[in-house]
This record gives sequence, C-alpha cells and structure tokens, in this order.
Amino acid sequence: MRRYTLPVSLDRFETKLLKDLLVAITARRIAHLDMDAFFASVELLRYPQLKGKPVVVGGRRVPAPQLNAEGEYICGRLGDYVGRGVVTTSTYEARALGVFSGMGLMQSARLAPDALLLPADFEAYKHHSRLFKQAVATVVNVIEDRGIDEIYLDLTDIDEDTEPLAQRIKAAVRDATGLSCSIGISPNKLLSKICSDLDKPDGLTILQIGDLPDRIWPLPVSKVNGIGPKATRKLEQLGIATIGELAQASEQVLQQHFGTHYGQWLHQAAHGIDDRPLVIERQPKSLSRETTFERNLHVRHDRAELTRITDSLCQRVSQDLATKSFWCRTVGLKVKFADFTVVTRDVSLPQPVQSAQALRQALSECLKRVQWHDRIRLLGVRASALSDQPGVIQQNPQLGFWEAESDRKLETK
Ligand code: DCP
Ligand code: MG
Repeated sequence: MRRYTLPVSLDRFETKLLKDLLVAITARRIAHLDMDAFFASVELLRYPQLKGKPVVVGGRRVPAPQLNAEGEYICGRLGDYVGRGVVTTSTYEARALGVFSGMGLMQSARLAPDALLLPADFEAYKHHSRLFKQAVATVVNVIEDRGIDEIYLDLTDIDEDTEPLAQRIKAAVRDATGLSCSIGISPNKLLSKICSDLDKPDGLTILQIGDLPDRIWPLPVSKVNGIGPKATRKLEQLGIATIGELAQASEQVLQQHFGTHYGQWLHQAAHGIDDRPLVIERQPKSLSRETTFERNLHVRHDRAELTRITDSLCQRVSQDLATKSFWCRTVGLKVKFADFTVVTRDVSLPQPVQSAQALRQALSECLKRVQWHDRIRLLGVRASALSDQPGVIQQNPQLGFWEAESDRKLETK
C-alpha cells in the first residue's frame, strides 16, 4: 500500500476548507425583529386620524385627548405642554423634526411645537406586545424575548427561503396587530440587531457575512449594541469612528485601552463574530410572594392587619403575573403558625386570572379551609397552573375573609 504525505500548504488548505465547510454547515440564520415607532404606532391604531402627523408619546401624566361636541378627539399640542417628562417615542414625522425618545418634552416642544402629544398607555402597549409575539410564534418556534417591542428568532431549522419567510413573519405581525415591524437577518444576533435598524420602518435587511465590509463597516461604532456613548467617545479619541475602523484596529491596542475582555469583544464585534445562542426563557411553574410578620398575628384580633397583608400579597403576585404576561388557574395559600407548622391550601379556578381582586377571592376560599390552631407567623400566596392567555373576566364581589372569620367561633391561643 502506498502512503501519501500531504504537502504542508495543501494540508493547511484542507484545514481551511474543512473549517469553512463546518461554518457553512453550522451557520445560523438569526433574525432580529423590532416594532416600528412602537408606542406611537399603537396610539395611531386608536386615533387613525393622526396618521401622517408628527405625534409624540409622553409619560402617563400627559393629558389624554378630549372628545369635543362633534365626537372628535382633540389632542394636546406639544407646544402647549408645560411640565416635566420625556418623550417615550415619536412618529417618524416627529423624528423628521428632530424629536426622539428620551428628549425632554419642553425641549422637543421648541423643535416641534405643532406636534400632537399623547399620554403613554402601557397596558395597551403590553397587550400589543403580547399579540405580535404570539403571532410570530405561529411561524417560528425558537424566540428570545428582548422586551416590549423586540425579539430574536432562530430561523436556522425552518425549511423556507429567507425572504418569503421574513415576509410571512411580517404579515403575521401585521394581521394580528395592524402594526409594521422591521427585521434584520444574518448569521448572528449582533449583526441582525444592527440590520433591523437599517431600513426602518417596515424594513427587511438580509445580510451574509461577506456583506460586512460594504454594509456594516461604513456605519458608526455606536450602531453596535454594546458600544455605548462612553465607549463611542473613547474610540473617537483613538481616531475610530466607524465599525470598519474598529475592525482595522489591533486587538492588543483595543485591549490596552478597554481591558482584555471588552477589547477582545470590540475586535470580534467589528468582524461580525458573535456566537451567543438565543436565550429562551423557561416558563416558570409558579409565582409566589410571602411575608413573615414582625410579631405573630391573631386571626381575629389582628384582622385589619391580616386583611392589609393579604391584599398586598395578592397585589404583588398580580403585578408579577402582569409583568410576565401570565394568568394563573390555581391560587395557593401558605400559612406558617407560631409553632412553625405549615399548612398549604390550593384552589383551582375555571378560568385563568391575573387581577389582585380575583386572587383575593380565590385566596378567601383557601383561607376558609384552614384550621386556625395558633397565631400566624407567615402568610404566602402562590399563583400556579400558569397560562399566557387571559380568561374571561368575571366581576364577583370581593369576600372579606378576615371579617367573616371574626364571627366564627375559633379557639386560638
Ligand atoms: N421607549 C421608551 N423610552 C426610551 C426609548 C424607548 O419608553 N428612551 C419605549 C417607546 C418605544 C419602545 O420603547 O416605542 C420601543 O423602543 P424602540 O427603541 O424600539 O423605539 P420605537 O419602536 O419607538 O422606534 P423604532 O421604529 O426606531 O424602533
Ligand atoms: Mg422599535
């Protein structure tokens, strides 16, 4: 049998080829989706007559539009606003006048006095956030939630060409919400995040790694998520303004100025290298809050305090559910007595609930099933059997358990 020895150069070539092949095989297709002028666009669904006008969304305290005698909504003018507060977002028409997120309202009033001013309605934005994410989830399984108006998607395993797939995702978002979004698609999160911003609004930017020099390197370094104003200023002092100039800089020099870790990251980022996986949040099984009292409480003599504490626990669990966009079908009570014995009681509901009132009502059922043999040391409320869909809300009167309890004949120490 003859043995062949590969010349070193060919050997290197083979290694590179194998590496490239491996990259090609394992290359990912990651999308970043960001809603366009999100809060403002949600407001325009409610006030479609404002479409095409410069509109600014302020804080909660900005006055709401008033209905006039003709049944039309009259919005406040930015120029008439007096008070504190910042712009949460603005329509593209207002941005053309120089008004952007984070600017003071009074400062922006000088730039665009005739822009219309609306108060923020976070419940509406959370609702539409949920809607667009649910719509995307009908097309894509692997989703990383990045907050109210953005998500990363892993499209690698979907057997469909990138462009029609992206259009299908955009259509799903539009059908579910009436809103537009912009999508960037590339082999990683870092580049996709840059890309989703390149063609806003209603944009779609698909980038191959080979497009880096033409499409990414001319951009300012601040376009990289992770290069903030401080690093941007410092890079500028080093004569580095664009991502391309950053890519040209030596890694050693960057490490000298920014530390080993961040210096290395800057170098890799400029070369479009990012292997971070999507972070898929595991759905929690339950959410709970509990509190240990400063002194042990008596079921009858301390009923006012017990009522206040249960209300506050229910409110906190309700807030936790709302923040994570969950509803629960099981509400649990935990009681620790002065003798350290622990009792838990659960009640399952026909419909998922989220409001503090619904939790309180369910909790009353649990409280009725406890034998109060000692003073109480701790109370806890747990929401479980979580669902990401609300139930049909029922308005039942609140039961005052601790009140009723004071009438029961109970032997407590
Ligand atoms: N937001 C805020 N305060 C800021 C920035 C943003 O309250 N300083 C809110 C309002 C935005 C939402 O977050 O609507 C999403 O932020 P984006 O940065 O994605 O901005 P927009 O969606 O408004 O605009 P774009 O089309 O540029 O994404
Ligand atoms: Mg956005």
